[in-house]
Amino acid sequence: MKLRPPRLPRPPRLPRIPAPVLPSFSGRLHDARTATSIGRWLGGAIALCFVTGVISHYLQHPPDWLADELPSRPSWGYRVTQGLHVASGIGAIPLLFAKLWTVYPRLFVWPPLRSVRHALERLSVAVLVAAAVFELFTGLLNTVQWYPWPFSFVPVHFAVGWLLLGAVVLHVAVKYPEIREHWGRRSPGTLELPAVDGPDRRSLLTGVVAAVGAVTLTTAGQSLTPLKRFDLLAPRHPDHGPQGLPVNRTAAAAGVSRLSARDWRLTVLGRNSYELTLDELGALPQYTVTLPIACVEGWSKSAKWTGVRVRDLLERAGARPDAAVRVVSLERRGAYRVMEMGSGYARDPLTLLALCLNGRQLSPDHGYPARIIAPNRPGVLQTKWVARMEVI
Ligand SMILES: Nc1nc2c(c(=O)[nH]1)N[C@H]1C(S)=C(S)[C@@H](COP(=O)(O)O)O[C@H]1N2
Ligand SMILES: [Mo]
Repeated sequence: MKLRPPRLPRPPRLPRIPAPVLPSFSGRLHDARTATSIGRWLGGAIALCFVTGVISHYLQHPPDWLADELPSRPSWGYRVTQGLHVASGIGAIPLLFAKLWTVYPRLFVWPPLRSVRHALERLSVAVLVAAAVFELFTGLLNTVQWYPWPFSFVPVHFAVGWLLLGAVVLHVAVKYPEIREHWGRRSPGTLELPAVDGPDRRSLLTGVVAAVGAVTLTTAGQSLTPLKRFDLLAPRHPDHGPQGLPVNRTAAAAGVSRLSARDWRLTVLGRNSYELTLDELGALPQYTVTLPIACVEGWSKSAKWTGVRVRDLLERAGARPDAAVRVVSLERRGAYRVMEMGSGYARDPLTLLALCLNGRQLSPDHGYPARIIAPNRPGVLQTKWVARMEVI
């Protein structure tokens, strides 16, 4: 007798997810090897941009405990770090485009989420891409002083910088096995067909290097003056401006009207407060120093400044050698009207209340009658149109 298998109830049918129509990619340039080649340059640029950005932030906004410890030397330090910050950020833009092009087929993986781990990985990549795009584009727009957003640039750019750093570290950790496998020239065990694959990849990488070179060459001259002839795309040219020096905020924009030297007084507040006319200031011992203006937006230029040492002015007010100073501008509004300077800068013999630029009286746009010039400081802190100094 034949035994018939018992009839089992049919398992319930799962609803079928219709297969979506997804693009398919057969190109070999969307692979991990290309992603690694471009990724390491992009990672290097982001790392350099991050470190120089943190330096810039703490030079501009030091916490109280750091303000008196900031080094005023080398005098050209900020010029170099901020030049590198802006150049590495600009160079990272073509690298980011190339990297995103290489990996974008991953957007279409199916099923979109395979596991919790996969979901977390995709989320971390989304954060990475968003933070990288945000940082590079807000930074670029800042170099042209265009702020088409409702938030304040500096704190948000700084905070998202840390988010980007975290996302990059996590990404490198997650991808470490693939990065290691594709880092070297040719890894053993990889089946590569150089005849088919090699020239394409080389062409792509050559194109990327050419793009980075082109944007760097046409912008770096805003700070690296030997390249100024090629400075076609940067918002500033180091030679364009009154007295051979660019200007960010003109006297007119700052609402500082043409002053008569007779009405102006420098007020110094301290234990022995005093006032000086421009003639009296000019009669004090004058010093000439060569120092750059290095704007946070990436342009910089060295110039010869003549004026009175800030430390002499503070000493005369009875300040102790470790005193810091607050400087107030004639400007009535504006983020840079009031500036504080830690004692490291205030007692540096190169720090001047300058009256002359390149041998001539300061022009109104460069801060007439008097402006601050200090070594190794962001341009935003080189206060123009000084009216008052307060020992603190
Ligand atoms: N009072 C005042 N000082 C200021 C500014 C300002 O807006 N107000 N701009 C600063 C910025 S951003 C820079 S880069 C330098 C530029 O100096 P320069 O115009 O003499 O080149 O001045 C700084 N001094
Ligand atoms: Mo600036």
